[in-house]
Formats: sequence, C-alpha cells, structure tokens
Amino acid sequence: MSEIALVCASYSETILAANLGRSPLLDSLPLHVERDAPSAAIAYNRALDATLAPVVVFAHHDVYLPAGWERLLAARLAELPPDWAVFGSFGIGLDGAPVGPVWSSSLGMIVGRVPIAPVPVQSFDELLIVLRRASGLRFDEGLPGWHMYGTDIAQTPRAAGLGAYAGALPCIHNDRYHGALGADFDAAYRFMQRKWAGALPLRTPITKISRSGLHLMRDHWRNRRSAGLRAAMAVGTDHSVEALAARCGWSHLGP
Ligand SMILES: [Mn+2]
Repeated sequence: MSEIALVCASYSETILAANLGRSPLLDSLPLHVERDAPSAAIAYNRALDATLAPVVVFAHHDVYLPAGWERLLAARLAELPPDWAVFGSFGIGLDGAPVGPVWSSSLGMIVGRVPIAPVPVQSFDELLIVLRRASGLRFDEGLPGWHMYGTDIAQTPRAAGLGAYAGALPCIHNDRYHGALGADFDAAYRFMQRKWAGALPLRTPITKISRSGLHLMRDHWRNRRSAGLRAAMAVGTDHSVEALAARCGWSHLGP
C-alpha cells in the first residue's frame, strides 16, 4: 500500500471524521492531513514534500472512499497511457461532457458519464485528484484560494505534452449545498483567465473560463436564479457516508 499516499487539506476535524476518515482503506494506509494552509496549492505542495509515494491521492475531507476503492484505483491506473500525469474521479472532457461517476450530496445524484476507457479531460473537480510523482507536476502557488486548482492541474501537464484523464472511479462527495460563488471564486477565475489566455475557453465543473469573462457573470446570475431549486435537490450532509454508498450500489467496489 505504500505505493500510494493519501492526502487531505482540512479545516474541520468534524467533517473529516464523518467522511474521508471513515474510509476503510485508512485501516491499512496513513492519511496525511494538511491544516491551516493559505491556499489549496500551498497545502498540496506541502503534502507532496511531506510524502514519498509514487502516486499521491488528494481527496477532499467530505469525500468517502468505499470498501475496495484502492483496488479499483490500481485497476484504473493500470489502464492509463504512459503519458499520464494526473487522473481524477470527475472531470470535464475535451468535448465539454462531464466524466464520472461520483455521488454528489449537493446535487442529490450521481453525476458524470461512465467511460469504458480513460478520457482526456480539460479540468477536474477538486474532490479527488491523483498525481503521478514522476511527472514532476506541482500545484501553482500563484493561484489564490481554494477554487480552480483542478483545472490548473489538468492544463499544466497538457501544456507540457503529458496527460490528464478521468475514468470510472466512483466515490461519495458528501458536499454541502453552496448558494453563491464568492469573491474568492472570482479571484481564481481572473488568475486562470490570465494564465491560460492561450487555451481559452476552458470548461470547469462549475463555469466556463472565457476571454471576456461574461460566463462568470452569467453563472453568478444563474446561481442566484436557481438557488431555491438547487437547495431543494441537495440531500444534506447528515446521512452516513456508508448509507449513501449503499444507495448508489457502491458499498463494495471492485475492478
Ligand atoms: Mn468537497
């Protein structure tokens, strides 16, 4: 098991204990937790420096990895082309289609197409990102805050001739309903607009990064308009993660 390091940046021991902390693989694998980092990029680079394993799994504290997940991960990694640098449970394909599947508590459903083979992606949802250390890839500490790092970490290897893929690696994202995109989201958007000006437009799981930035305004407006509907779809975060996995048929994963 030492070929993978499991990493989490967490601001809440309660959320961590109720979700990622309940994952069965923690019986045989230590969890490396980064606390009090000023940004996701800094937290994840600190974790890269603090671990040695050739494969590093970065998971949100509100993610649950059902029994057998690590065997399925090994099977998915074995399917990847040799150019792979990053792999994720949920991403946006080059055609704009979502690739999964994962359960989302904030949406109350399983999201993402289920690919038969790994799919190249332009962005990842940050819920779960797998990085191959030998790629030399690191997170860009110029990116502020806790948004968009799943898009940046997909674009960086692609610009260097390496691969970013998503594939069928189910997990539970017990995320809470979010009403609005904040100023920190806008700051990340502006950073990505400048950094990837030559690659725009880029689709993320949340929005579209465009030269004009009109999509950010549109999504602020859509978010306000759909707030009630989305709140009604969310199932809340007080269900046990084992029960959510069972509802999805994911109590025991296997290749
Ligand atoms: Mn999350």
